[in-house]
Amino acid sequence: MRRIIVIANRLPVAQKDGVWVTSPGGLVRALEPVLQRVNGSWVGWSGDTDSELEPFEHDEIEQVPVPLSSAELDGFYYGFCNSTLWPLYHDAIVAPEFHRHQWRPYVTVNQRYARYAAQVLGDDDIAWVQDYQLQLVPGMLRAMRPAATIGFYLHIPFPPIELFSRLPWRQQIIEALLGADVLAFQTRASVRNFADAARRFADARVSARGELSWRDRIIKLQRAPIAIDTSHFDRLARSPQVRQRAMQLRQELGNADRIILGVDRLDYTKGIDLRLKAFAGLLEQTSEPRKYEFVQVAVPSREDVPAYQDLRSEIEQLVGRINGDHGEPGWAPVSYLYRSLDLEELIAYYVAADVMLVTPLRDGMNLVAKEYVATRITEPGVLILSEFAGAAEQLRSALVVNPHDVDAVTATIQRAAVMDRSEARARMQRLRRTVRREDVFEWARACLAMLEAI
Ligand code: ADQ
Repeated sequence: MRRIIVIANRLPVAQKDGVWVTSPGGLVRALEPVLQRVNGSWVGWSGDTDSELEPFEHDEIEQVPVPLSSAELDGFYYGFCNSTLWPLYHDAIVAPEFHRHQWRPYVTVNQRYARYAAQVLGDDDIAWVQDYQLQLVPGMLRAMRPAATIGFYLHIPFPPIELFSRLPWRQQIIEALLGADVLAFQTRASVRNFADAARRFADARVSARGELSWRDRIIKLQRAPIAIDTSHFDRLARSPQVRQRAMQLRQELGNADRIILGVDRLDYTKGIDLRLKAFAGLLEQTSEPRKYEFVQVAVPSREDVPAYQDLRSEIEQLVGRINGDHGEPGWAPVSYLYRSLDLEELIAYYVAADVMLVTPLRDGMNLVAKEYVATRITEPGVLILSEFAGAAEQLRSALVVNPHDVDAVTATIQRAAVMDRSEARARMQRLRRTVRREDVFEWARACLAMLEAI
């Protein structure tokens, strides 16, 4: 087995009251056992600015901290990553900003990640670079270690060429990505979009087998949809504490006939505002509004970026308006929680919900949709899923909607609310089969098999 060096924006551990603890999340859960088995390393930022830390071992994995100054965090992370790349790659839902003074720290910081990775990368090892924050690392690492095996995985969509062309540094990014041996994406559309951009901006040739050839090298393209640790979610959803808590939640929510749930990071890509408008449409049309309760759980995210601050006020105003227009003393149709929940509490919400609304305007994959499916053990529940989430390529038995079509979303919520149990059950069984078969371990296996074959 070859050693694997993961290079990601963040380390899989963070300091809590002076001790290192493993961060929750599917990627870490999937990769930890693999890295432990192959004696791997993880290169990433520790979460603390202006501190230099030596490599250390945690959970049998060598952790290699990359230092970042607070000025770099502003220019690189909040600036270029989250005010340029994030909106550009998500269909420019919010206008991307293009600033040369933010591109420069993106280059400097990527160079540093590459340098730290090169220090621990042996001749036979595999470097596996993660996500949009580190798109220059494959090319930089290739220059330092010409014979290395390098993989790259993009967690967010790769945009269509019409959008990507706007980026002043499009050629640098494409050429740097082409430093990898394997480039993997969530969806077929992203693979296609990248191939178009590589042809246009780097003169790469695309072979009939879908491989790229560029400057005497072959670069493989892979579609590898990320997933969750399905059996872990299934197990927790069966636990008596979680089921008890789900029942209690239903009571706390006034025993509404139909509980409708949304769970997202508070991000403008997630379509929370349109979803609220669709629910307001339902309240206007129904003669029995008290049958419905909509719960929106939003995790605070990127609170230092102005677009996220604006979004938060917009959502809060909308919730206030809907509750003001339709509520009654002692009853509010929308329950809004702005916080992160621990995993068992989150699963209790999934178990309690009759209808799950996952309606992003654009999303690389969307793990929430898969998590909901994984926790539906006894009552089937109905998943409403945006056609613009990567997950829609796999979860075809969901009720698939165009989230921009507010009336259609309202009608789909109504349809979900009255769907007969046999249809709901048949749909959920098909969805559950998919999330069981295509779990995060299968994802890691497929990605690494491709790299090991290089
Ligand atoms: P995100 O945009 O963060 O991820 P998503 O895939 O839905 O989107 O993952 C969110 C995670 O946060 C889920 O595991 C969910 O359980 C958790 N979460 C959400 N709300 C929570 C709450 N209130 N409390 C606690 N946890 C909560 C990016 C891309 C996605 C891609 C993933 C993985 O934008 O498209 O699917 O990476 O590649």
